[in-house]
Amino acid sequence: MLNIPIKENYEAGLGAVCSSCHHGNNVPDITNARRAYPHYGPQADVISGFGGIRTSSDLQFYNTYGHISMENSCVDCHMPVNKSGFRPHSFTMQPEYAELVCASCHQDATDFNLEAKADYDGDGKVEGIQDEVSGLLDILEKAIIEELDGGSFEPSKGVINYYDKNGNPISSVPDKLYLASYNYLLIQNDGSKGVHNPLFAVQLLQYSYKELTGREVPNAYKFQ
Ligand code: HEC
Ligand code: HEC
Ligand code: HEC
Ligand SMILES: [Ca+2]
Ligand SMILES: [Ca+2]
Repeated sequence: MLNIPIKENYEAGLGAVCSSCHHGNNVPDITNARRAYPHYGPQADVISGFGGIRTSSDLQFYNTYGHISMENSCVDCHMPVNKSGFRPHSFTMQPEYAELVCASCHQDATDFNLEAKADYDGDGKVEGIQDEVSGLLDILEKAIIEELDGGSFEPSKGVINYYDKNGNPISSVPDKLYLASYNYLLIQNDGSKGVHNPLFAVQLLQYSYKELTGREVPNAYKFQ
């Protein structure tokens, strides 16, 4: 059952406090009549791997276990014990955390755009994970706009609004378009460009593209 990550189904240690605010509210059903959108801070949905609209609630994606199983989740990365021995209270990831946090597991990490395992966006290059995920976000956004025939979409007051190319509201959009735009906004609003849970972010975006267009992301690495 996919739902809000809560303490019964998601272990986050000290990060549970962060997750009580930083989650997407609820994963709506694909037929959601309001076309509800994922909250501005849906990080726990991504880290737990529970987030995202799917055509079937049985559909599961791989997770990057090393990231989703950290003892204090958010706090271990965003408030690492620094050289003076305390946890700083600025939550923003500072550049020096690459060495302080990432390098404790990934030797030689100097920034957050650590090399991905494969070419997930299909541009012929294996890039940093943040570049691969940004590439997939661009591909999915283009596909959504194409499906809207040159229109646009934008979240406002808890729902996703859709417009045609003349800027007139579209009152009803197909379910697959809702799925794709919700999942796009989930990974976009997450703000880590895939780092929180690389395998989940990549698969959710590739899956959303396929649901929308009927095709795989061209030339991209495909999970079995
Ligand atoms: C009471 C709710 C709440 C809790 C608890 C909370 N946050 Fe936030 N957080 C917010 C809101 C609201 C924002 C601002 C969002 C915005 O402006 O888009 C935010 C912003 C952020 C940002 C964005 C950068 C910034 O500083 O603006 C980071 C990173 C962050 N929080 C991490 C954390 C971490 C890590 C924890 C746990 C230690 C945490 N938050 C706990 C509500 C909360
Ligand atoms: C594996 C380490 C890691 C964990 C665990 C983690 N984060 Fe992050 N987070 C990052 C990185 C790296 C970024 C991207 C920072 C960058 O690109 O500058 C990020 C980005 C963010 C942002 C966007 C920051 C902004 O300025 O917009 C927020 C908000 C955030 N994380 C909150 C959380 C919350 C809440 C949790 C727990 C549910 C969490 N993070 C768990 C590493 C982590
Ligand atoms: C507690 C250990 C730990 C920490 C800290 C950690 N990681 Fe990881 N990370 C892992 C593990 C384990 C994997 C999975 C490795 C594998 O698949 O062989 C992984 C996988 C990855 C991948 C590969 C994604 C892919 O293509 O599958 C990237 C990129 C990554 N981490 C970036 C980061 C960044 C950036 C940070 C710091 C913000 C970070 N990690 C912090 C344990 C960690
Ligand atoms: Ca690539
Ligand atoms: Ca790319």
